[in-house]
Parts: sequence; C-alpha cells; structure tokens
Amino acid sequence: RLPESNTETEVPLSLGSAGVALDAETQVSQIQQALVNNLHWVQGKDEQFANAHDYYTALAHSVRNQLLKKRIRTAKTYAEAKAKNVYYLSAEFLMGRQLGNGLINLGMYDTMRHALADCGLDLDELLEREAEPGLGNGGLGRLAACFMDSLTTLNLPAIGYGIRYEFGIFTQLIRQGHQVEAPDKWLSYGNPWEIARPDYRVEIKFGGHTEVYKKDGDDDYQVRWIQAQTVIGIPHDVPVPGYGTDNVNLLRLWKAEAGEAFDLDAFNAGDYFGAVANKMISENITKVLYPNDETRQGKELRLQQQYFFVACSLQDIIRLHLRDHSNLGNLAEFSAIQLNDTHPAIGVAELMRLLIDEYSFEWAAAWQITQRTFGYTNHTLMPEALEKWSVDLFGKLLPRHLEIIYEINHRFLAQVKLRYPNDPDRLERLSLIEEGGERRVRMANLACVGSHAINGVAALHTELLKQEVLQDFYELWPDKFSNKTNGITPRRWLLQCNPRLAQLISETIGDSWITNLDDLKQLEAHLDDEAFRHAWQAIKQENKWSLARYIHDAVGIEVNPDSMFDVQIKRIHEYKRQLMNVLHVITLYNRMVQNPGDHVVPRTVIFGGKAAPGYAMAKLVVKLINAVADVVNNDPSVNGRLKVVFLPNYNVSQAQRLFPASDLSEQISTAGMEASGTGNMKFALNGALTIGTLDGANVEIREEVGADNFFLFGLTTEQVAACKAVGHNPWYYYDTNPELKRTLDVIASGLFSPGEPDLFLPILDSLLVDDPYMVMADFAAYVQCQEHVSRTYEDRDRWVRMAILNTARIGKFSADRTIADYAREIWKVKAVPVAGE
Ligand code: GL7
Repeated sequence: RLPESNTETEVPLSLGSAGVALDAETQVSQIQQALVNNLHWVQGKDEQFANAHDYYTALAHSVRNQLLKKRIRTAKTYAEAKAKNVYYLSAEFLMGRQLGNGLINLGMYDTMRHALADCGLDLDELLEREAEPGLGNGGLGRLAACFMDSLTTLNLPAIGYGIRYEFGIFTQLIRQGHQVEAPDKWLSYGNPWEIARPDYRVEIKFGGHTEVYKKDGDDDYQVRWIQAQTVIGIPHDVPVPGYGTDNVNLLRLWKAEAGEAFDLDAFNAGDYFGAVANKMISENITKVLYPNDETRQGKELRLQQQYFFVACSLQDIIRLHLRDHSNLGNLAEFSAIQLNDTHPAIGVAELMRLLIDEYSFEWAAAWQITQRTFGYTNHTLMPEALEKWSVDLFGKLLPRHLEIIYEINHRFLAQVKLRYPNDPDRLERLSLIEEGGERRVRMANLACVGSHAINGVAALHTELLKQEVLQDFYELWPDKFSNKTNGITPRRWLLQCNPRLAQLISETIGDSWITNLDDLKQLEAHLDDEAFRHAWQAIKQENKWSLARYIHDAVGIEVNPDSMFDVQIKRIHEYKRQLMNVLHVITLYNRMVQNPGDHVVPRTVIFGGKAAPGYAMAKLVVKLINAVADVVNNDPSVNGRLKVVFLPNYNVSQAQRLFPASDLSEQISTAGMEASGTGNMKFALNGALTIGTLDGANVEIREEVGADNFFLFGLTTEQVAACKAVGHNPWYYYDTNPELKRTLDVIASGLFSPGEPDLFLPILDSLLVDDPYMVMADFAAYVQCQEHVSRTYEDRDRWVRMAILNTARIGKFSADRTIADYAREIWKVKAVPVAGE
C-alpha cells in the first residue's frame, strides 16, 4: 500500500515549520513517499523483505532529513550572527529514544501516526524498535539531555560535548531475584541519528614527558609535551531539535580511534597481532560507560576518558572560534563552557596548556581567558563522589597537565596566603593537591579555581555547598556562587509520555504550557469543575491500565489498577533508602498476616533502578525487594491487597511509562544527601503526589505545590546532623518500636531467604550497627505518614484535587526556566532564532 519509490533525494516536506502548511492529504502522501524512498534507498529493501526494524530506520531517516534541513540553516545563522555559544561538557547524556521526541518537537507526531496507519503501519510499534542510547547513569546524565532540549527550544546556540560510548549503561537482568548485568549493545543495528565527521577529527596525546625548548628566533623558553601515545577523536553529531522552533543544535560525541591503526614495523616483523594491538588499546577509551552513580574509583581508563573527550572538545571549540575570529584573546566573549560536575574539570588545565604551549599566551592572559570561559556545576554532597586522582597516575598519563596544575596551585595558594596569613589548615584544605598519604589531585578544587561561576542544583544543596563541601571557596569568593535549581523538559515528560493528560490540559487551558510551564497555573481555575476532575481521574486510570499490561508482559505479575500505584524509581543507593520503603512493605504485610480482617487501602508498590555492579549493599537491596515480592505476591491471605513489583532494567523509555501511571512518588532520601532529584519533578508534573523528606528539590517542590498537597515526614538536615553528633543509636528504635522490631525479626527469621538464612544479615547489620542513612530514626515517621497517604487516597476526590494542584503549580521546574537562568546569569548568551523558511 506504499507508493512507488522515486529518486528524489530530498523529500519536500514542510511540516511543523513555519511556511505554508500543506493540506493534510498532501502531507500524508509526502510522508509515505519519504518513507518508501528511505526504505528503498537507505535500507535497500522493498516491502516484500522489509521487517519492522527496516521501517523504523526508514522513518528515522525521514525525521533526520527534516532535522538536518533545519540544522543546515541553523549552522549558517549562528555563523553569520557570530553569536556567543554555550558548550556543555558532560561525560554523560542520557538522551532516551530520539524518534518520538523528534516527531513531537517537529510537530509531526499526529500526522505521522495517521500517515503510517494509512499504509498499515503502527507508529507505536515502530517507536519500540529504537534502541535506547543509555549514555548515562541517572539524574546527572538525564539532566544534560533535558538541558539540550531546552537550549534548543530557547534558540540558544549550543553544542553538547560528550563521549560516544560503544556500550552504554549495562542491561539489568533479574535472575532468582538477583541483579545480573549484561552488556548494552545499543549500536548493533546501527544508529540512524548520528553522523560521523572524520573531517573534524582531532589528535589527542597521552603519556610521555615534557621538555623545555627555545622557539626559533625567540628568546623565551617554551615547554613542549612529547607524548608516548596518540589517539584520534572522531566526532559523531546528533541533531537536537527544540519544540516549535527551526533551530537545531548539536550533540557532538567523540569516538576514540587509533592514531596509527596499523604498525607496519610489527607487521613486517611477522607480528600480525602486534600490528593491530594499538588499535584496540586506543579504541578502549570510548568502549564503555562507567556504571557508578555517585562513587568514583580512580581508574586510569576513566581519567583517559575524561581527558580524551575534554581535549577533543576544546580543540573543536578553538577551531570554531578561529573560524569566525582572528585570535583566541576574545574566546570568553564568544564561548561559555559549562562543566557538568568535575568529570570534565581537567578542561581547566587543558585550556591553559593550549593557550600557553600551543598559542604562546602569557600565563596571566591565559588564566584570565580560562576563568572567564568556564563555569562549574556541582551535583553532589557525597564525599565519595568527589573526584581525586593520584598524582602518580596523573603524572604518568598527563605530565604536562600536572605541571600546569602545580603552577595554578602555587599562584592560587600564594594569593590565599596574602589574605589568610596565619592559616595553614585553610591552605591545606584549599590546595588542589591533597597531601598526607597518597598525594591526589582534587578535581572539585581545580574546577572552583578555574571557573568564574560555581553553582549547586537546588536551593538547599547550594546552601550546603556554601556551608560545608565548598565552604572555604565560598568564603574566598562568595560572588562566584549561585543556585540553579534543576528542571525537566515538559516536552518529553508530559507532552510525549502522557499524551492523554497533555491533550486534556491543552483542551482546558490551551497549549502555551508546552513552552511556558507556568501557564499550568490556569488549571487551578478548573479545580471545582467536576467534569474536569473526572476526566483527569479517568486518564490516570487508563494510564494505570496500560502500565498494568506492561508489568504483566515484563514480569508476569498481575496488579490491580484500582490499587494505589506507589512508585520508587531511581538508582539503587543506600542514601535514597529503597530499604526503608521495603521495610514499610514488610510492615504492611505483617499487619495483614496478624490481623487478616483489618481494612486496608490496596497498594501496588513498584520499584525500578539499577545498582552499580560493584555496590554489594545496593545489590542486596535489589534481592530483598524481589524476595519480599515473591512472598507477598503469593500469599493467599494478602488476597491481592498488596503487590510488590521490581521492574528490571529501568531506563528512560520505561520511565516514560511509569510517571504517567503513578499515584504516589517516593522521594525519601536522608535529608542533606540528594543534591536535587529530578524524578520528583516528573512525578508531580504527571499528577502524582509526593511522600518525601526535606531534601534536595523536594523542599522547593513542596513550597510550590503547597504543604497541604505534599506528604512530608522525617528528620531535617539539621536534625540528622544533631542526631549524629550526639551519637545515633539504632537499637533504641528497635527496642522501642514493636512494628519495626517485628519487621527486622522477620527478615532475620529467613522468611525471605529460604535455604539461605544469613543472606540479608549485612542489611540487618548495617541498620543496627551504625545506620548511616538514618533509616531506623525515620522509620516510624515514614510509616505514620504512609498511613496518612492511605487515608487520603480513600477520599478519591480529594486526592484528584491534590494531584491537579501538583501539576498546576510545578511550572518552576521546567528546564526552560533553569536554562534561561544559566543563560542570563552565568553564560550571558542570547537567543539566535533561525528565520522560518
Ligand atoms: C546527581 C544528584 O545525585 C541528583 O540529586 C541530581 O538531581 C542530579 C542532577 O543534578 O545529579 N549527582 C550525581 O552525581 N548524580 C546525580 O544524579 C549521578
């Protein structure tokens, strides 16, 4: 039912852009023409042999063509404007699938669905064929992706620079309740979204030594770096569309290739394997994403990855600058480089090296350019997440950079000494080098010293940075510090993932909310409209039915869509306290067993999240959740009133199914531990109510939605600190709270570990010996708050009103607002809209 292909290489679509709108029939026939052309001329197949993946790829190329058309105009417009650019340096970009997002942002979604249906193809099915690019661990990587969406939507010239990992975050399998990791072969069917740009290749050096030399005809000494190894970086460009704009920005991801792919000497000596060995060593650099979230082991390959992508990106930034400007003296006026955490912080030393060694700048001038160019975002308060590299390793891999860091440190500490003459402890704390034991380079200190702006990602987090982690830097330079509360893109996290709710909202208040999320406030005027509330509730119910079907297909568990969907989805980490949630589940179970006749509000407790492969305690929590699920779900006395589901392999695509179907959002980290959280925002945007602590962005979410529409419990940051200061005694809670005691006793009894009675002992030990995350201290308040949640849920009309208010008042957490704040206050960049066709 497809038309005949033709040899038009450019498909004359003009959908979604300004210009003259084509009538619907012409649009449909053009889409079909584009599809069949791509099927034939990209995939080389016709309808007889094409499979679903071929159709997906053909469709992806149709969308890609539209994006590239816009990209070409965008590149021209930016170059002509000589505009200031944002360069967002991030070791992780968790983009999620591109096709659906591309269609939404191009305004082609509905037309495409219709055009495909017209020739017997199901858009939803084709969307499912796309492999998810999982090039990030969690919140930090997903934030970078939301930022790219907002940068483009706001027409800000930007390039996201990162790493094209051949293997993204591992695939999580659950075997006998345990997490098992499998490699993520996301590229095995090719990637229609990227364009390799070997013409923009760059050379990167590693190892070797430095030497002083005199330049010809010059009296001054220069330093040069004689490397041991050269690696080539090949950029792979992914177009990033925005919503309702003709601008298309770029995500530029670097792939490592061997400098000298083939060692001819070795080959001639008869050593064929030796001849290609270098190729494998070089290509290893971008092979795999490190799967640690919030912990950083000082692994050599990781430092190589960091330096590799940062050095590639800086050369690229300089190439672009020199294309439009005569020299690098005004780099900071045209480039704002943002460091997404300390992973790219080596960029400070690399830019100094480039300016001084390669472009012959004096130190002072180079330093001024560097500081004015960089901004640094801190994303964590956890001490184990602060990156530090052994000086030995550093010097071996990057000898010239270590020299430069020593020089930066020398000049910096001299300055500090002037200001604090008799304070050696302060000098020691501020130093870029940690002394005592193995000497280590402190990347957070390097980032602070080398940047003109330092920011945290939520109000509380920024305050804690100033008071604790970065206190000495704050005292030195208070004006460098600011807060930029995180945000999420409403395009993916409402318009795309929850089309029914998006439509209801647009029918009710118009669709301006898509790019101006504060407009959701207008929903409040409809709170007393019963038909509106019913429609709202009906949509949640439909979404829950869809999720129930998905759960059944994924793990074979039947859940009741009329029960409360109580959801905790995020990386498994002790500070996020999935354990406290399971303890609550066990408590509910105990009650049902003890008092079978009691009235209960039915719940489905859903978990999703990956544990770092080396994080034993987190993996044991995964096992405990699955073990509890086995017992609870199969106990006839529970009678379906409580179900526990662990969904394997939580990722962006799964998240898009979960947020729209959730009633209750679990944001229960120990106060003072979660820098921001962003899942918390996605839940509220989709009308789920939060049970949470005063941590990260929860504080601001509660402020916005109103205390009455938020289930708050638990110790505050100050109370946690005070408790620890006097000595936290977990046994006290065990001895005085009979339900808590019973819950731990049931775990100890081996009910959840038949045949392995000691399996969960490490969990009990951790809770009872030092309880570092205050699970014992917060447990009673959590359980009590959950009772309040259940009672509220019984009054369904009240619940719906609260849900609507959450959505209506969540506008602050649009990534558009966050990015506008960065643009105005840190980057000083202006929009450069591409003129419509
Ligand atoms: C994180 C924080 O833990 C998280 O709270 C925050 O929302 C996110 C984005 O700012 O950054 N920091 C971090 O190292 N990871 C995060 O997700 C992995």
